[in-house]
Amino acid sequence: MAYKRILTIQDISCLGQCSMTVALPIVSACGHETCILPSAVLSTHTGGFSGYTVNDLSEDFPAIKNHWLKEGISFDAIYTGYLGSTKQIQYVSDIFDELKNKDGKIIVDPAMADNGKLYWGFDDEYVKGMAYLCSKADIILPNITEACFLTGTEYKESYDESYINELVSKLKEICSGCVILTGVSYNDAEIHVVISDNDSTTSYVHKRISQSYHGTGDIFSSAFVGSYMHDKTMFDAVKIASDYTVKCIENTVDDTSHWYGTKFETAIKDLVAMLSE
Ligand code: PXL
Repeated sequence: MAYKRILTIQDISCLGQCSMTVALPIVSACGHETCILPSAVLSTHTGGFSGYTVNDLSEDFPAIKNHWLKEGISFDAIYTGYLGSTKQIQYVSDIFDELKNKDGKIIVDPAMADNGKLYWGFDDEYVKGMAYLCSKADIILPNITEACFLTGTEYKESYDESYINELVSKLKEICSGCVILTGVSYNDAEIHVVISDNDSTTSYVHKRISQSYHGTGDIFSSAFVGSYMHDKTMFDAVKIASDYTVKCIENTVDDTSHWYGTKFETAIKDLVAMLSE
């Protein structure tokens, strides 16, 4: 495998096992040089804590980009997650245009919503901005809630295959690359990850664990990016990312005091083993 240079742009939640504190170790463990651009610094993530601090770092972006351009830096992949503000969208778009190398990949996890709701601080303008970034991506990784916001579709707790197929086709009108829709569930036992690339749509099905944990979307996306850039096929990268995420959740469920995140560190060895299979 060639050694790849990957840039990830997402927030640093100092405590909470999500976004950058998950992406940097996981993508690095997959064997890549992992460069970071923090979109914001928060004392914790915004799910379940109150009184967290937030420092948006948008204004640092142009100078950092210009410095990297001056140094002749470019990236084999640019992977974005939770961003700090609507203003940052244009800066991130400029980074896509100017810092991705010729065959580089743009991978957007539109991390902005879950369980039918936008995360704290995001609004319709942000959703529009995220749809714009998705339109520039080679691969997008929304969950169902994010897919609904991106496409203006009514969110439903329970649904059938035709609802999901329509959601995926609407996402493909936004992103001409590969759409990977996570967290699709038609029963209590299974989760489907739907992969829709050009004209073919397929799913990877894995077991569903009833507890839901913060940061699992970020764990999945980071492991997907690390595996895909490790020359795995799209399907195999989804399989590895799903199996790893399930293992991380299994390693967390017994500890009820650990409500705010997922013990992803305990399964990094399993992720690395899956990469060499
Ligand atoms: O895991 C997504 C995420 C990332 N970053 C911050 C968040 C969340 C979800 O709530 O609050 C700051």
